[in-house]
Amino acid sequence: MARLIAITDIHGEYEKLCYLLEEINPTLKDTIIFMGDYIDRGAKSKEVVDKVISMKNICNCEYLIGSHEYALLHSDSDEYYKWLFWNYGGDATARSYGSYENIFKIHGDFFNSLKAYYLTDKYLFVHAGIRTGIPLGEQNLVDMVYMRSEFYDKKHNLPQKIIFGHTEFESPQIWEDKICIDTGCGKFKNHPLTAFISENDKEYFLQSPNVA
Ligand SMILES: [Mn+2]
Repeated sequence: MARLIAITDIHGEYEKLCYLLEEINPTLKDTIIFMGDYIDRGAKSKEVVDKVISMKNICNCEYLIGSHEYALLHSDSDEYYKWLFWNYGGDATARSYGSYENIFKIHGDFFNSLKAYYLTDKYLFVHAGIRTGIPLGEQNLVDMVYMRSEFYDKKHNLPQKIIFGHTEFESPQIWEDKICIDTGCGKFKNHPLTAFISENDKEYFLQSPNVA
């Protein structure tokens, strides 16, 4: 049975990611969609990126861009994103890699390869959301990684259910047409990392144990 598995907003919390992946125990037929925000805040951003890359040897993997990777990729060329990066946990990422420059030396190719979204017959996976009424191919990447209530407070008009993160809630949030699985990992010490799993016609969640 092939499973579609979504994980988002890991934020350097390597142990929580490892616990969750062990619980999921992915196999060759499974696909994991990593929906961005691998880095910042938690202590082990580099280890998190190494781990998600290594999962390619175990199952199918899709890698999406999050708001923190967007800020990182623009931190060199744009004052606003430089400010965002350094004020929202980028110092922890630079420490994890040894220096700011090392982030690009070690994982620059990975960060530059991240996709905006992943689409299947049933689901659209995206970091933060989409702007209703605009075709998928014409969406603005900044919207897709930064949108909040403007997206999730409205119904969208896609046939797919949208699985997203970016805005943290106490528990997974389920709407008729969308599900948010950011449960605050990395932002709050005792909050879990959550995975959304779609298997046959079942949808369910798995969470990392409550490790600090
Ligand atoms: Mn995030």
